[in-house]
Amino acid sequence: MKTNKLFLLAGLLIGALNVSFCQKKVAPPAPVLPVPSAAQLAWHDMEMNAFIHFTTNTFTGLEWGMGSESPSVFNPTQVDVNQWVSALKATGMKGIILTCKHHDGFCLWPSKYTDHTIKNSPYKNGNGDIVKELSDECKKQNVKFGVYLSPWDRNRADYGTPSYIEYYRNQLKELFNAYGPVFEMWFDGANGGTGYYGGANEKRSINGRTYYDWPKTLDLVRSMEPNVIFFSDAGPGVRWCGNEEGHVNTTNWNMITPDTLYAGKPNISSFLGTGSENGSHWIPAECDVSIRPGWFYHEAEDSKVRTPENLFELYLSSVGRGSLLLLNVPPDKRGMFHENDVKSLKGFRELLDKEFKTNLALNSKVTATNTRGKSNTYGAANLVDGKNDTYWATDDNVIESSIEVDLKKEQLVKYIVMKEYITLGQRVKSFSVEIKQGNNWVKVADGTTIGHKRIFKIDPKKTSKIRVTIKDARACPVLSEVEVY
Ligand code: FUL
Ligand code: CA
Repeated sequence: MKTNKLFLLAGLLIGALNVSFCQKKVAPPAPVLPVPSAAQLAWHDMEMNAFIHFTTNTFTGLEWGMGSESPSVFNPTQVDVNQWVSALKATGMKGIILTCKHHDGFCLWPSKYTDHTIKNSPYKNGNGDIVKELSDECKKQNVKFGVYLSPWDRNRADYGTPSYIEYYRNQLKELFNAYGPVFEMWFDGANGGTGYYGGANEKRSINGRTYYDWPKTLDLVRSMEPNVIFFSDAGPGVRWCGNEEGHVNTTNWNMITPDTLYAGKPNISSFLGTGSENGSHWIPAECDVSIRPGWFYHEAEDSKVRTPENLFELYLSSVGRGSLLLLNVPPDKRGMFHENDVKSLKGFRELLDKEFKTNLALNSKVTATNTRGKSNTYGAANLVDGKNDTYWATDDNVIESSIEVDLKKEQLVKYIVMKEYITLGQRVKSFSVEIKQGNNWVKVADGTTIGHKRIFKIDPKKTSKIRVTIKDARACPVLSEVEVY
């Protein structure tokens, strides 16, 4: 009897040792290509950035200056970059992109390659440099700084000839050498043709595909800022979402095949808003939108500033669909954000904080129909640990799968948030979300893509259990978090 017990004990011990020491390490899912670069991943995590449009237009009332404006019209008397950055940072913006030069050609820094700059304006008696002021303030407040330098220039006499390209590149050198680090560079595709052009006052057509010789320009910028993210209609860092209203399609793939894209391609807008499941490159969509009807400040639009509720809707239709919200807030003639804009930003932040106050799923109990190699490394508990770098994954041959979140008691649920671990590629093609009502599962959402983050706003309902079912994916699903609010 005694010996038997001993044997049993020894057997149990050996068994336990076997489990802890000999369990085969389960390999992580292989990436599904293409995958984001480290800089793109950092861009995704920013979620909300700001745009600042400021030039002679602020004083002339135009949206697209002709290029004939005298620098003397640029006369802000109370420029307060501390107010800009403080207001944007408090809203949650992680980066700020400034129109250093818009289509009218006026430069907010004293470029040595043209007289059409701030040095010939009354601002600080010609000694001002708003690019420097803002980039310094961004550094001080730990907000990333980005640059918009319009390729189209309605002031330059040589626009349309090769010498303008040299001018444009010289200005990039000035900006990247003196004001960096620069996290994002915005290449605006707009070109209306007509302009002042040094007095020619005519329409000029350029071949958008060849004139700028972008590959060479991008190489130049990369030589100064290797990790910069390039925005343009089709990337190569991030793409335009196809509209200026702050939304991307509900199906939003982070991939496109840029070789098949060109400005003016039919339906390019809807295409950019959806991306493509089999796209060759990781080029996610960015949603640029203004807090006002125009990109520049106009007094007549003071009553038309977007409300906090509207900004919150934009957040749901951009960040909540796996994209990034680039919200423009233009300084007024004083050089300050108008009170109405500041108020809306504050209200927007309050709404975000109120609606996403407590993640009811955090550290709750979660079960999954399949767990990769039955290993805790890929267990469902990773979905509710509040960490974006831990994830639940299934076995390679298992795509259809579901997870169930147990909130333990009935709670009022308004939002369900899901995140894919996109470091290994974007996978999910089709899924649904159900909540338990009595003994029944009731479907509250049907979706296609998830990506960096997907937020579903549902009719508020009381429930204690939530089930997410993955119906189809490009490869085994890999989700980092499920949140419930
Ligand atoms: C557009 C421009 O034409 C607008 O003026 C603005 O700068 C917007 C962000 O991009 O294409
Ligand atoms: Ca996690």
